[in-house]
Amino acid sequence: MRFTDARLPSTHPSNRQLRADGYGRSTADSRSDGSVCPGSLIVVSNRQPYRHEYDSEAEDSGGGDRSTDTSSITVDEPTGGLTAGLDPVVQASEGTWIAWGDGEADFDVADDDGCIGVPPGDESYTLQRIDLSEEAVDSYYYGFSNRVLWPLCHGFVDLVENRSNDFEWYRTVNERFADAVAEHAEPDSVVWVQDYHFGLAPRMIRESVPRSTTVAQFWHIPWPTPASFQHCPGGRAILEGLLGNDLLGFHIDRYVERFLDCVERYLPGADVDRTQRTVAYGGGTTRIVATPMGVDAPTHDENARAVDSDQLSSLFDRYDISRENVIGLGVDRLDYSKGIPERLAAIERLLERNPGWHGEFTFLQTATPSRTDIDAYQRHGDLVRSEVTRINRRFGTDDWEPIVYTEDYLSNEELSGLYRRADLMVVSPLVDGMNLVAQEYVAASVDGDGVLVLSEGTGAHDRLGSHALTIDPTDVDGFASQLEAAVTMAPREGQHRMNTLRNRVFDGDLEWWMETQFDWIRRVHADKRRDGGNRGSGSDSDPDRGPGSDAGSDTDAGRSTDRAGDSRSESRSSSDGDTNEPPSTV
Ligand code: ADQ
Repeated sequence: MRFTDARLPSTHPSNRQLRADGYGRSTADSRSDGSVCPGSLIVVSNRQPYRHEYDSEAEDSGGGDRSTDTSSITVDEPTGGLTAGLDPVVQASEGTWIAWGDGEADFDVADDDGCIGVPPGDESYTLQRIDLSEEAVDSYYYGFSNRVLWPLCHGFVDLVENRSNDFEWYRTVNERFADAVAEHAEPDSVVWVQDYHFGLAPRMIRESVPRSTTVAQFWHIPWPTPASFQHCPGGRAILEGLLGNDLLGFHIDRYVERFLDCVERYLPGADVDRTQRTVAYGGGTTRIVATPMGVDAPTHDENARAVDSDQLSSLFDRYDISRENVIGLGVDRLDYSKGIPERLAAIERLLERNPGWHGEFTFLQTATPSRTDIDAYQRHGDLVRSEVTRINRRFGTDDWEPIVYTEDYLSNEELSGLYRRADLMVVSPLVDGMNLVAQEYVAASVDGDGVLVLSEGTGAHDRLGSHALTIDPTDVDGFASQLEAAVTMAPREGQHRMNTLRNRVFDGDLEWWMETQFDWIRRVHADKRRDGGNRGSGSDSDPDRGPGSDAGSDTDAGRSTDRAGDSRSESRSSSDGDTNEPPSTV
């Protein structure tokens, strides 16, 4: 872990040698054969892949009309995650991407319909931007999406804020996206909707596109228990909306089962087949699948190998961290679901119990502010910052702070350097749909000796839990004990654990996830075409569960997580009763 030379011996997952060492297929290459999507692909997401902004330097240096001076406009391109992974797929299918145009200059470079060819300079698909008013953004995005669905799906029922008009705006914005899809959809198109911002759109899309068009969606956050879901305003409409899909994906089996539970309980007339994991409703059938999302592991591996010690030293200088110390790392959005206060409490307990670590251990927490317009996020940020200050006052000395806290957004290179150098990575969400940070850390641990401390409340735990150090973030003593185990772990054990983790992360990487999603889409698409465009009964072949599901089901840790996750989310909700009452409707 203490590397001084980027060419230290490597740890590669043996069965993915070519890809793990970064010299195999790139994400773009692997998709450029165009075989991935069976028809013309239409992606729908809240965030867009390319954003146009006015160049602030050009702006400062002169007046003039910005809307006509396109030379002062810059474009942000995707640098990682799902957007970067999907971009080449849409390019290969010469498809369409429909997203909220949130860049200042977005509509000055697009045509009257908000359409622009991308990528810039190599236009191969159409990005259609939806222009949303401030009120629409406040209600649809900061309102129903992030004041209702986000807390509800994570089991924080007491944080749900059901403001008047938010649901209606959510419906209106979903309609606008669905209308845009209808403009582009053709009989062989595949529409792939991303995430919880579009709980109503699939049924609207279904009703306005040709019968043979396939509609699919991936829900990136957890699905709640029925006890939590009953508090969802417009809950029935959301279920009906999602069942407009031919295919609906979640990260893990637990969310699939909960979704089916909610349908059975709150949608009379829906016919749930637990074995096939299908729901027949409203004249169509939806297949529900679990495909845990992975990260672009080869690129994280490659970036980590490219980090040199000078780069890392300047990062340590910036944050005033001693190079000699044992380093713990946390990388999160500043979100109440991520368990940052619980992590700080465990670090405090570790320091109480182990005076010998004072001056020797530094925890670097990077927390990127997000959704700061929402009070719950502001309160959470204040709590995290005050806890850091308190703990540092309690234990810090003139030349050592136990917790180095920053809200800086870090570049991919900086993150890779930190991941590679960190002796332990702490991922402690109370609940998290999947969690990509844990997987990025493993992919970047090219020296094979870091230790992953992982919450049982993450979807990623189903895949990685057996070889990470498992924690319940609410159990301060148990959490602190696992931190102690991490900092004192014998190198041999650490290497063994990390080797297995790396195999799992590389086997179930972003490319695998994308291929599995498109395998399902192809299957559903073929069924529909065979049935003459009807939303048939679903294929009777068994789903390919893939590496994630296998890893989860073969460990006791995976099984106990399900129970713990369920009980925790129940107990957090102040008014959750497990009743048969249908969700309230708006
Ligand atoms: P998120 O809640 O955003 O994602 P996560 O999966 O951990 O959570 O992804 C966060 C991403 O932001 C990572 O790629 C990470 O590298 C990056 N990031 C965080 N802090 C950063 C910083 N300071 N600087 C630079 N980058 C930073 C939602 C769901 C998850 C699910 C994903 C994908 O909540 O459960 O895993 O979508 O489906």
